[in-house]
Amino acid sequence: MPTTPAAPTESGSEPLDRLPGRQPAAAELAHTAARRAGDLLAPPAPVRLGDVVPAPEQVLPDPAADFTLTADAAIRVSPAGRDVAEQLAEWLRPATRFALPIADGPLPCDGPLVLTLSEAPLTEPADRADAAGSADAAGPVDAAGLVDAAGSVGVAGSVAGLGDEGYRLDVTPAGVRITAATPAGLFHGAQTVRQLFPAAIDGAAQAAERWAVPGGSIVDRPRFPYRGAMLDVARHFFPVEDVLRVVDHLARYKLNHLHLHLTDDQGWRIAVDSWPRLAEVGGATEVGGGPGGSYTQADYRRIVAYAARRHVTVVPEIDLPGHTNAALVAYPELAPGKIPPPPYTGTEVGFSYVDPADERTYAFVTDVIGEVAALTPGPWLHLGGDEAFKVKGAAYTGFVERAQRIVAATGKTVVGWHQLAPAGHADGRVLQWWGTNGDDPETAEAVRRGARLILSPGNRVYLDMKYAADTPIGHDWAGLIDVRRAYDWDPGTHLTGVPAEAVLGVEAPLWTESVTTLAEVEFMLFPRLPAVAELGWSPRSTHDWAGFRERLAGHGSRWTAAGITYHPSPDVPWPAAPTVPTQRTDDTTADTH
Ligand code: TNX
Repeated sequence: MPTTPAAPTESGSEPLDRLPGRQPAAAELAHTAARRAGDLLAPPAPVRLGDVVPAPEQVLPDPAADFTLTADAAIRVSPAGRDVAEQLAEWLRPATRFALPIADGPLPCDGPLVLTLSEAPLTEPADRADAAGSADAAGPVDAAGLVDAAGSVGVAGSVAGLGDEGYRLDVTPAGVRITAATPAGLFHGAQTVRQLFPAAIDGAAQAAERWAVPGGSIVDRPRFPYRGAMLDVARHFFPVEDVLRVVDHLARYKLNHLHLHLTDDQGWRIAVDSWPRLAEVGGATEVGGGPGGSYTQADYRRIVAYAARRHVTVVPEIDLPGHTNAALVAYPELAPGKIPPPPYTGTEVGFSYVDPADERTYAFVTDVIGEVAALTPGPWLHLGGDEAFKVKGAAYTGFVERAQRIVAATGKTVVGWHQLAPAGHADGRVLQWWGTNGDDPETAEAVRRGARLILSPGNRVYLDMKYAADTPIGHDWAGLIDVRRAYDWDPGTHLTGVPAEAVLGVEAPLWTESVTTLAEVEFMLFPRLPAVAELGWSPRSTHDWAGFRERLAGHGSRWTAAGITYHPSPDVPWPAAPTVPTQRTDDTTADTH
């Protein structure tokens, strides 16, 4: 594992020294002294506190305070953080082979407790927190602990400032503590902790390592609330297991939305009970003539639940009124002139559409949107709207306005590609901008009428674009996109006439006309996905290509350990020649909650 220069992450908007510091309690100090005797001679942790991707808002390293995880460690957690603790343990157990029991009360063993997650600030003075029964579900239950002696986190308000997704991390020789106001914040903090262990932590096999974590504190929260990636499962179908693995990849880098492009000319991928031929017939094709496939509603629920556990919201897209050939093959009654089209397995766009003049089309839209909305706990429903070249002018805006009302009636908020802009505003609607020229008056005007934007500039974050001319798969219509190009732009100022406040976030779409396997998906995602994740998460003050490429370089060995295929981009100073590893799925079991 290479060491890399610390990222320039110490210049956040609120200096750390204004945040409450840790005051170790006597018991902690005693315990620490014993551990330190051994640690003093140990080399520093191989990962630096500032090596995290995406860059944290504030980093305050303390090289004298490294922590080493040992076999007797336990994780202590307050009840609301239990599931995050389970996941953290799942990440750490394979390579360490440590038991890492999880306790949400007093520790079950004598070993040094080391990872404490609590979802609320400590507000009580030290003596009160030590008293039996002083803890409650809203507070840091673990009053008897080593690292969570009262006062270690600080005063009320330090957690409130972290918002819905932020966290504070404190690493001392005695332990690691994550504090957040929400389980999502704890989860992001746990992902940071995972990155601070040596890269071998990501392997499935036991590794003989000193499991050292760099000392110091991080205070972190996202710049934008929406940070996403899109997987096109329509051009080529990807089985549930592949999608779950993509969710794991998003979650690693604190991306919190997975947009699934579920329908297109080449395939319809979600079962709709009221229109069963959509999946049965429309799902049986894909680009190149392969067998396609589709998700049952149970499959889709499984994806949604798996993502939710990782604090990722699924955004389903039903692309309308164009990109609908597969639906028309299944139900020719929706086609203009009711003429059944042949199945389509090529890669052209813009030729198909549901008939906007026929009432049956709106029954179809209502049924499909209704079922998909009912299956989807998240707030968003993506209507597509792109490249409907044959539905022009008032026919197009009329269709979109009606479809927007159908979405609103389900209680969901409309998302659509920016081609929706000329249609009337719908409450809360979000446009996903995929242009290549940031001067787009029509989209800027839609923003003035109330739309918010997800930025997916084609020439920056389209992950189906080739890295270089010799990239074996991918397109180049929006240019070649290597890591630097994906990283070096600012979502807050990208579109002329659109203020940063109107930007909900960023999303990196992966269209799959030429992408056929999970390894190819990963090859296109890595290493660009972490670049986009940093644009979405990190404050602009941390933006620095030179520092980013160094930090990113350390992740290559993590991906290798995890069996993730990636492009060995010449933009990144990788420490050693990457290998093409075999695949490993983090978790192949369905989550039922
Ligand atoms: C444009 S971007 C499309 C997709 C293609 C993609 C290929 C957008 C909303 N539509 O249908 O797959 O280009 O890069």
